[in-house]
Amino acid sequence: MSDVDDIVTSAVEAFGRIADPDELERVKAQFLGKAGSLTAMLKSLGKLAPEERREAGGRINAAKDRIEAALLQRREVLAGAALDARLAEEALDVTLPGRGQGLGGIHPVVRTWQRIESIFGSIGFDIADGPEIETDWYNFTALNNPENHPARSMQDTFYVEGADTAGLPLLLRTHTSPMQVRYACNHRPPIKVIAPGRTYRVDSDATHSPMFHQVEGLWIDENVSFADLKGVYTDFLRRFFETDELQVRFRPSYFPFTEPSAEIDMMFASGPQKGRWLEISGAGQVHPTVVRNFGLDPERYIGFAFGSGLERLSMLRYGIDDLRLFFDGDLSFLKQFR
Ligand code: 2NL
Repeated sequence: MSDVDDIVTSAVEAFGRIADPDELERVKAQFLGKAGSLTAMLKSLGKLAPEERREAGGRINAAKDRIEAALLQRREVLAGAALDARLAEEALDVTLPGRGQGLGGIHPVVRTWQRIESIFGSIGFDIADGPEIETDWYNFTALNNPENHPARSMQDTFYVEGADTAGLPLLLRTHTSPMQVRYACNHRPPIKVIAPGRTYRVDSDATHSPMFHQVEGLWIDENVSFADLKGVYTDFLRRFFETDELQVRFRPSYFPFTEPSAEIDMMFASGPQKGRWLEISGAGQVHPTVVRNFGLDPERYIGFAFGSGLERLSMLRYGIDDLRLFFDGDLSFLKQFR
């Protein structure tokens, strides 16, 4: 029965040539499967005489054991190779530096915005929010801007295609006042609110950006005076700049939405910026027409409004000399405010 040994030899040889585990199982069936060559021999045992059958059966079973041992060994070799390949592929270089965690920061203008909300919040001012695309009525008409005022021209204001439901032009708000108009139309006095946000004007040079930030304040009640304006605004400036050594003065001015109107100047009494009057805000007593547009009786309700630039406040607070630094996105500048 040397053909039994031949089968073992060809099985061992065949297994040794195979590198793919699935193929190994398929080839195994050629020897040990139901239609395999060794199985065929076992089936033919029945034709032999009893004593021959025992002897041949023993040889065939021994051959089966050897083939199974060879199969097992080949399986282990292939599994080991597969593991090695996977380990090599998934190798991790533990000596590489870590990826780290990028640390973001608050933009200096937004820091100013947050400080202002916290200071005015602490003395009872609500914070208004509203759309950046406004109607002509909220941005201009409600604020007593005459029909032919130059601020309404294409040269000064970004108009947006389309119109509101009443057919009025849409535009990028030129100040944050419209948020206060919306707020005042929806609340009963006392109205005590600030409106910080982005604003847009057709203006671009070293000291003007087409997009800039403003904060406006509005306080309307039965008895709010210019003295309250001066007290509130001076208190705000002293807290914002963290010094009591700061003076405030009003200069007469003109705005369509206030009467009388004033420019607010401030002067540091100490520190590197001391001794020069600096323009810091516009302000005034809210014009009776504007109070009426809020839906209130101007004979009964009176108060003040102011409007200040957040870039200007930030430049003074941090000693920044060029407005454009805020919008360049230069990380070496921005990282100083982390
Ligand atoms: C400026 C001028 C100012 C206001 C803004 C205002 C808002 C309402 C009613 C009345 Cl809802 N007035 N805002 C008043 C005076 C001046 O800002 O040039 N700011 C930089």
